[in-house]
Order: sequence, then structure tokens, then C-alpha cells
Amino acid sequence: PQAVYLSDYTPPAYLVNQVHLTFRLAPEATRVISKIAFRPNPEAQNSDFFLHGENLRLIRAAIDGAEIKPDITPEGLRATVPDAPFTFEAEVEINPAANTALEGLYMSNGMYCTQCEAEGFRKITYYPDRPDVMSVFSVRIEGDAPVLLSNGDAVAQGAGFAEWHDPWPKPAYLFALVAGDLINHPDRFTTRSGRDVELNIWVRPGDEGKCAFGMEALKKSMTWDEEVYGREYDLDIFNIVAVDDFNMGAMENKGLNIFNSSCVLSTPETSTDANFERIEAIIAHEYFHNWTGNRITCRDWFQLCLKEGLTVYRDSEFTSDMRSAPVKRISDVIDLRARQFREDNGPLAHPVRPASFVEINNFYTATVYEKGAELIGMLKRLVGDEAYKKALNLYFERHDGQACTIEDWLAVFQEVTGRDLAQFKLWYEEAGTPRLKVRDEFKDGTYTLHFEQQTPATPGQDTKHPRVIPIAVGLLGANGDEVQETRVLEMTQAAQSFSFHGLASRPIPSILRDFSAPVVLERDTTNAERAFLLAHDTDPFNKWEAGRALARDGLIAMIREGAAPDPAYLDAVQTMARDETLDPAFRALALGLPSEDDLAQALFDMGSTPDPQAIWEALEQLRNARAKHIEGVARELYKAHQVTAPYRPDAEQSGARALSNAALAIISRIDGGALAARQFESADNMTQQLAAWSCLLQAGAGEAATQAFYDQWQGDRLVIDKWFSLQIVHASPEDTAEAASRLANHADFNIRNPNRFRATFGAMVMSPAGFHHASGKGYRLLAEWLIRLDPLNPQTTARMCSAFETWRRYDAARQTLIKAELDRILDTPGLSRDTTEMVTRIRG
Ligand code: DPP
Ligand code: ZN
Repeated sequence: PQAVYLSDYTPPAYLVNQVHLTFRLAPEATRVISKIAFRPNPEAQNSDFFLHGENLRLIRAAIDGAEIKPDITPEGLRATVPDAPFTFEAEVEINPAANTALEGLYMSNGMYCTQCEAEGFRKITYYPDRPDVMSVFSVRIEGDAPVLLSNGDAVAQGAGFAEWHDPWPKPAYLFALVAGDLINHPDRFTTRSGRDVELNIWVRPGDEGKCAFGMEALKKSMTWDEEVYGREYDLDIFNIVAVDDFNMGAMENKGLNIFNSSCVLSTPETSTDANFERIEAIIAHEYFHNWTGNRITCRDWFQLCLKEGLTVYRDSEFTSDMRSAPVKRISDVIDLRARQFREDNGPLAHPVRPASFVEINNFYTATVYEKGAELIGMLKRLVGDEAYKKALNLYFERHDGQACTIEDWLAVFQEVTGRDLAQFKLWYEEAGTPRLKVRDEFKDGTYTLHFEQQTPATPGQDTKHPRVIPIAVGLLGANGDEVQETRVLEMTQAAQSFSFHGLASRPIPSILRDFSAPVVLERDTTNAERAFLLAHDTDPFNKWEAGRALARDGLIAMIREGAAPDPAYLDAVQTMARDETLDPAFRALALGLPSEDDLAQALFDMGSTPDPQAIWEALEQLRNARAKHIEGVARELYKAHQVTAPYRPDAEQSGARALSNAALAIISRIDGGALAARQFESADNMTQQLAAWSCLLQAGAGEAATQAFYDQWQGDRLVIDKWFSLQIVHASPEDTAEAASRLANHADFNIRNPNRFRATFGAMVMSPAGFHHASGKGYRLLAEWLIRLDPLNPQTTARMCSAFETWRRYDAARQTLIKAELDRILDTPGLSRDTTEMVTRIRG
């Protein structure tokens, strides 16, 4: 497969004035009739008329009404055209029923649905399928489904047809069409300037009771974007549709967002607090794309972070405003380290703005999204809130209606602040997580921090340059008082020192507060100091971080030296847990432990070869020791934080449940699941039910609950996904692969449904001791199923190959086993471009 390079970008040869599409829907033979008004682009560097098109059966094509016989290749169509505006018409036939890749127009439970980002529109009809070609679309849908939807406003409807017009020019990747037997949950929203907007969430009959929370989230998002970014909605209707078979979480098509049903449908009985929070965030994310993504889009797919990094940043600000900002920050960093740092440390490392790709679908990554969002946060910290606001206003004003680049984005900040952002831009161009080493010194009332930064080489990028790093620092006195409030140090050199003067005694530093930059901070320190920061730091992130580091160091000593669980950690965590001045949600997070994968990476960074089984055993040993040590506290917490009010998925109640369920997990290690069994019986919401069932599984006493849970939820796909994954997650490492294999052969397994596939095999790879079982059975099972899935759904297959990305951390025997599976996948005849690229990069 051929790579595409950012440096090869050329402007489109032809631009589109308007598009008219007619769809005659039929499951196996849908006709798409297009009429596209083109004009030559004055900025073009050639006059080649090429339209993308894949798997289309061309029935006829014409230019200015005269039939033509274009050259057709597997990638598209070429024709000779006039050197003046002209109209291109085509009629093609496609087969939505056979489309299992879920890209282009496909069917899900009898409903027609599209997914065009990034390059799916070319599977619908011939078109310049690139984001810098923007046009106004009108769409006519003919079909017998009761509900026929597309982008923009409905202009005509009747028996068997509907016509839609979207007045906002958009790239083809934002096109959407939905047709089916759907029911709406309606509402209205009046924008700040008085536009009355009709809102709908469309679902399959039977799901209409699962929309209320999503609708509230949508209205909150609309208000928030007006208040915080001054952005209003711009059509008279906003539709959301829930679809069961979907590769991503959701998609921001103009005026017609399409959601994986797991990211929009909810009820207290079927969804956990975490599900509710995620739904709120994803609804916000897709809605916010209306300005950051749709009104201002990307010039080319290398600029994906322009819309994704910014929109993730915006949705994280929204969640911080709706819920607890510190809890959101800590959760985001846990996720960033688990997914993005892992990616940055391995063979798939790539810059936030990649310079080349083979298949763009492989670049919807934690690096583009989550690290991309971190860059926005750093930029804001560097320029300040006021300048950020001004720069954003300038960005919206100047680039509305345009397809832009990272250069355009940085230029507005340069103009508003007068600051040279050339060094900042390295964050977009160089892959890898900087290591930030720090040592300190105190002399004559002056306290100095000496920093050194170094970024490890990544594939294709051996040389790294010093970055600009905002390091938020505060200093504490021996009694816990803050002697220096948070100050942002701006590091720009490979090595740099910063001093604080006039101090009475040696302070205790709190460095990288609020996780002010996506770096790995390395500092030699003591357990006593960590316990002190856990008790006294005024910065919630660093308070949590101190506890996390204490736990991690203790675990590493257990794994490497066979040490006993660290009493300093056990005492500190006990004090923290019963500190009623702390938010319960914070305490629940602080009771978490580093993941098996985090520990594997930490050991590897220290020059040790991680043993997944030993890591798992150390974690179990620590959890058991901790349960013995703080059982009494856990029982107090469990009682004190029971929620008696009617269920609400808000921050307060979720926090209380998170803490009482963390306590339940501790108690279950002592009582064998007795209390969990009672909670399982009495639970009236999924958060409580699932937590109790998890504890029972963990205690080896889950059999009856497993059956009861299935009997209760058999008809609910999203709950049954949980039933699949939890059994695998809680299997012992010896049985992880067997559990996954058994469930993959269960009558309810469906290889065509990405949620179910991920619930099964995603759960397996999230259990490292089981997945990395020394026999290689986890590797074999995953490879087998990826080989089966690839011809059906390349995108989801390729995504899941990243389970293998950490292979170089492990011992020679495991490396050999993994390489054999990677080779087996690569040798599969007809392997997709998506999977070929991923496996080739992982193999190195
Ligand atoms: N649907 C994906 C997202 O919203 C891609 N745009 O991030
Ligand atoms: Zn997005």
C-alpha cells in the first residue's frame, strides 16, 4: 500500500458550487444519482479531473448533459472536462446490505445509515472526497422507511420521499443519511439570538425511554457553547440518531449526528454512572464539532488534530464545568497515560500532526485526540485565559467556512499575543513523551529547581529538540502551608534552572501541578515526602499523584525485590480514605492502583523485563494486604456513603457510589462477597448491580449472579455487552483466554457488531496477565479472531491490533510468540490495507 505525505499536498483542481443527490433506497441495490456543479480552482496546479469512488457500479455519467465514458479504476474516475464551470452527473448502484465494514452507506438492524469520515463518501458516489472541497448539499431520499433523514433542514416530505437542504458548505465526510423505522424523543432549544431549534433523538422502537438524559446533555452543551465560546447553533433542526452497529463512538455530521447506541442511550437501570458521564461528554463533543470541525474544518487529514484535539479540549472543559474539575483532570490523565503514553512509547508512536499515513482510519488515535487536547491546554496555560479567548474569537471570525491547518491555528495565537510559537509547534511535529528530570537545592533562603528534558527517539524520528514546557509549581512549608502559590515556569531549553528567593526553610515542592504538560516527571524523592504531599498538597492533581507514586514504588519493590506491601502506603491511604474534607469521588480515585500496563511500562523504563503474571500477583497481594489493613475504614465508608435519594447520575451521587463501591471491593476480599451478594439483590440501578457482580466474580462467588444477570438483561444489547466483558475481565489469568473463547462461541456473540467484538476481545487484552499468558494462548486467540474479522470490518480489526504494540517490552519467549502471530496476520491473503499498515508498523 502507498503512503500519502503531508508535504505532497496540492490544492484541488476543481471546486464544487453545489451538489444534488437522489437516493433510491433498496437494501441490495441502492441507486445514487448525483448532479455536481464544478468550477476550476484558480489556485490549482493541474487540470486533472479525478473523482474518488470505490465499490460503485457506474450506470451512467454525463458532463453538461452529454453522456461520457470515463476511465474507471479501483480508486475512482477520470474524465476530460471543460476549462469553465460545468455540471457532472452520475448514477451509481451500491449494496448497503453487503457493507459490513460500516463505512459509506450500510444497514444496521434493517435501518440505513452512513459513516463518511474519513473517506467513506467515496463508497456512496463519485466525488472529490477530500475535506478542502466544501459545498452546499441538497438531498432527496426515496424509500419506504417511515423516517428519512439527511443534513440541514427538511424542505419537503411526502409518502415515500423526503428532501433536505443544508445551506452550510461542508466537506463530503460530514454528509449523512438515515432511513428506517425510528421513533423520536423531541425537544426544543432557543438560541441566545432567538433561533427556535427543533431537537430530536431518533431510536429504534422500544428505546424511546432511553433518551431523556442525552437530550438534557445536548441542551446543556448548546448553552455552554454560547456562554463560554460565544458559539450558537445555526440550523432550525438538530437530529441525533442511535445506531447499534458503529465503528466509532459517534459522528458529528452536520445537523445529523450519528451515535453508537452505547454513547447515547441510557437509563439508571441499564447504564452506570460512568456511562452517563461518558454519554454527556460525547454528546457535547459532537455538538461542539459544529464550530470546531464543521464550520471550520481541516484542509487535509494530516490536520485531524485541528478539530479533534480542540474539540476534546472543549468537551473536557465542559465536563469540568458540569462536574468536578479535579476529578475530570485526574481521570483524563489516567486515560492519557494508559493509552497515549503507551502509544508514544511503542512502534505506533506518531506526531500529533502526522507527516504521512497509509490509511487515515489508523490515525484516529489517543495521540491525535488526547495529546492533541493536551497541546491546547498547554497553549492556554502559556498565553493565559484572556489571550486564549481573543485568539479563539479571531479563529472563528477569520476562518469560518474554511478548511484550515495547524499553521492557521497557531497564527491567530501569534497575532493576538505577539509570541513566537515556532518552538511550541514542535509539540505537533515531534512524537514521543518528554522525560523531565528534576533535582532541587536550597541555600541561603533560595530554593532552586534544576530541570533537564529529553525525549526518546520514536520510529522515523531519531533526533528530538527541546520543547517549550509549562511547569506549574507550588511550594509547601513543613507544616503544610503553601509558601509559594502555583507559578508556571516556562522551560524552553534542554536544561534550565528556576529559583525561588526569600524562603525561611527548605520547602517541599509540588511540581507539574494539574499535570501542566504531557511529560513523564522523574524525581528522586522519599516515601515520607509523598505521604506528606498526599496529606497536604493544595493541588488536587498532585495530591492524587503523590498517592499514586507511593503505591507504584511499593508495587515495584514487591515485583523486583519480593518486598512486603509498603506500610507507608497502607497508612497514608487509610488517612486519606477517612478524610471527610475530601470529595468522595477524589477518594475513590485515590483508592485506585496503577494498572498492570502502567507497571509493565514503569518496569521496562527502569531496565527490567516485566513479567505480567508477577505484576498481577503483586497487585493482588497489595489489594489483599490493604483490605486487611483498612477493612474497618471500608465498612465505615460503605455505610456513610450509601445513597438513599432517588437515583441521579450527577457528580455528587456518582462520587458517593464510586466510594462506597470501592469500599465494597475492599470488603469483598475479606467477607468472600457476602455484602456484595446483598447489594446485588437489592440494587435498583446498574452502577450498584454491576459493582456488586464484579465483587462477586472477583471473590470467585459469581456463578449465580452471572446467570441471574443474564436472565434479567437478555434482551438488552448494551447490558449484555457488559455481561460479556466483565466475565473476561474477572477471569483469572489462567482462564482469560478460555473465557473469551467461550463467550465468542456464545449464541449472543456477533462478529459483525463492533461493540460485542470489543466487549469480548477488548476485555481480554485489558487483562494483561491473561492476554500475555506464557503459553501464548491469548495471542493466538486474538490473532485468530482478527483474521476472521478483517475481511468484514478492517477498521475495527486494525484498531484492535494495537493490543500487540507493547511486544518489545517482554521477554524473548513472549516476543517470539507475538511475532509469530503478527506474521500469521500479515500472511493472510487479501489482508486489508488498514490491518496491513498497523501490523507492519507494530512489527517494525
Ligand atoms: N466521530 C469521531 C469524533 O467525533 C470522528 N470525528 O471524534
Ligand atoms: Zn471528534
